[in-house]
Amino acid sequence: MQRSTCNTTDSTLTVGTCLPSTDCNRSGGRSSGTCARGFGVCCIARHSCGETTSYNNTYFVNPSFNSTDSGTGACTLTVNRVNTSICQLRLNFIDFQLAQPDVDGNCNVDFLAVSPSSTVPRICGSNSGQHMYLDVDPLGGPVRVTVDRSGIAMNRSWIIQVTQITCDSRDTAPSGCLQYYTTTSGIVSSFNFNSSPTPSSGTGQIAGLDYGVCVKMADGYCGIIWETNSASGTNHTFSLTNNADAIDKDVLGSPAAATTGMDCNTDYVMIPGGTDDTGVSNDRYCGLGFPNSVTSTMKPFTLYVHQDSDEANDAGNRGFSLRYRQITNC
Ligand SMILES: [Ca+2]
Ligand SMILES: [Ca+2]
Repeated sequence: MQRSTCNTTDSTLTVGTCLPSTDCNRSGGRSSGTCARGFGVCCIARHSCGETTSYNNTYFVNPSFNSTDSGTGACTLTVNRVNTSICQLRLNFIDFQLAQPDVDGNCNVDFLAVSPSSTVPRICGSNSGQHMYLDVDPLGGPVRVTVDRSGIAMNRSWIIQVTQITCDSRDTAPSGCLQYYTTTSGIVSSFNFNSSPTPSSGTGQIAGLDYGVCVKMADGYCGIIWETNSASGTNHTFSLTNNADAIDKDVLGSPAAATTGMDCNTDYVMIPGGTDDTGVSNDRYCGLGFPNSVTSTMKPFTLYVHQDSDEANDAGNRGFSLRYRQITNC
């Protein structure tokens, strides 16, 4: 029986591997529905601290999965490649609730770390719905995914789906892209965007980030438009620098509060070849607002995110939530 992926009957851990029932049991998996015309079971690989997996679509969960944990310490999943032609892993954060960063955005209480990887940044806070890609050496050793939790008492939970992508797959992200979107429109938010920083907690932004968000150019499309995500229900949809607690709430998030160009030198997003709706061209965007729209025809479609190491002159920043759509008239 070929080890193909299958759809489980579970509403959260939805992808499994089709295996003979005895193999599923032997691997520590959980059978969830049948496959191969009833000859196999759809086997969910669900693992937690200190465990090792050799299955695609393994779900790395907190120890008290389906409930929260208040325990501390490092929790590591070791991932072996399913074969010698795996070039990327995708980490899908179905659930991700860890401690918030400190007032400067540093993840020094809790953090997620991946080794060996030079591209995956330390993140923490609330990141459900986010994802990351990392390039791996097809012939390299195991990859370790670690959630490290320090002393503070809080309820933590995580469900991280680890997908293995073969080198010749159509799903491979361009090398070096931390995030990759393949639809013609969508929403891209910064890590921990959903936090609600208070003046005392400081920031929702995570410090020390430098990554690219790539968007796959669809057939027949030639450009991409970035706009603030007005459906997010907050006017904090773009707060990267300066004091968000001090600005008039009617101005916050609007083009009038945007900062552009070389005035953006601490935290900013970069849209190569960007031109706003008033015809002004800039690569860098920061401040407490974003233009009505920024269009670029430069390929590949990429948004870069830069966060420096602190929030020295900033307060109440949440990061960004931007909506993109590809266009055919360039
Ligand atoms: Ca900031
Ligand atoms: Ca900063």
